[in-house]
Amino acid sequence: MATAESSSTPALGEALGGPASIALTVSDPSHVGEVRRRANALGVTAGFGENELGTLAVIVTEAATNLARHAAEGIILLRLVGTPPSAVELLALDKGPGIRDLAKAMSDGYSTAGSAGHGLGAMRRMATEFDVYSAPETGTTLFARVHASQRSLTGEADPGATGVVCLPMASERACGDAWLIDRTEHRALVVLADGLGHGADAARAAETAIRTAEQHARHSPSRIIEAAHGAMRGTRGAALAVAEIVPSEQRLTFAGIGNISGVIVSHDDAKSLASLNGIAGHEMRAVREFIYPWIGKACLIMHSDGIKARWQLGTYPGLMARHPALVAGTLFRDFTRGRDDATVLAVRMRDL
Ligand SMILES: [Mn+2]
Repeated sequence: MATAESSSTPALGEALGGPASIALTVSDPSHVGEVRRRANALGVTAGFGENELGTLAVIVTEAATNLARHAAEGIILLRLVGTPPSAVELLALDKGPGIRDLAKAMSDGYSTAGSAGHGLGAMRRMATEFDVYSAPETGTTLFARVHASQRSLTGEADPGATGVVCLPMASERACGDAWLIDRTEHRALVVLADGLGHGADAARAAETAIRTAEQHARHSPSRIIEAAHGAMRGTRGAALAVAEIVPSEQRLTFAGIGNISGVIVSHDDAKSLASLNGIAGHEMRAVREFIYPWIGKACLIMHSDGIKARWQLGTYPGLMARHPALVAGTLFRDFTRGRDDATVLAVRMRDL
């Protein structure tokens, strides 16, 4: 995209430091109404008009109905996208039998369960962004976003963009993980903080880290961590990692303190990013930056320790080619520990 366009279009700067996702378990058709109500409330917050609210209702109803009917049980994740919010995102996750013939299921009007007749094809047509990944025996991950037509997009229209799942552990309201993704097409800054323990005090520490990162977003990863370390004194402290991707220099710079996993996944290779021991806000020696090669089609995955680190994308043929939201959703579905806040970020850049 031309520079002139970028300077005049706020859409290119995508600063995301969103609230946590909402998770709703769907195991029965009677749960669908609650999913629709929660989605509608998010749509109102995102500035949706009647048309978009209607579109969103059809999509979430279909997705939730599919979970109840085909998968026996699944999870719907909802979140607001953009700052200020300009879209609502849906992830439908299940470990059901998978969709045997995805191409057929995508054809418009096709519906196996005699739902309202809005099959995957209709969802894809109605959503602003849509993607689905399904594997036999593993289950299905479905992603859809509806954008508000009256608000400028926040750069998320780029189909190669961003996947986020961020959820507090089941018994907590406050999420002790917090994140920031600040991107243009020339650079992405990806920050993940995991406050020690969980609950409100963990959330305070993590949010302090993210607020500081926002204020220092133009700086290098190590300077951001140093600034956050200073700002977090007096809090519980956090594991903290910062990645900066500069596609034109084929470079990813990473700095991390404590237990945040970072992995660059490319075609058939996964490279783990090095964090140092310590707790940002408490005990930290000098921060070190590590530089890694970044190729155009790579995907950066960062996650907190609420996600088990032993995942391998080789288990999911073809997943890496799908929208990063499906990568984040699938890892969350299969590797969440359940005893901690859990966050997965997946970021891809436009291939230059
Ligand atoms: Mn944790």
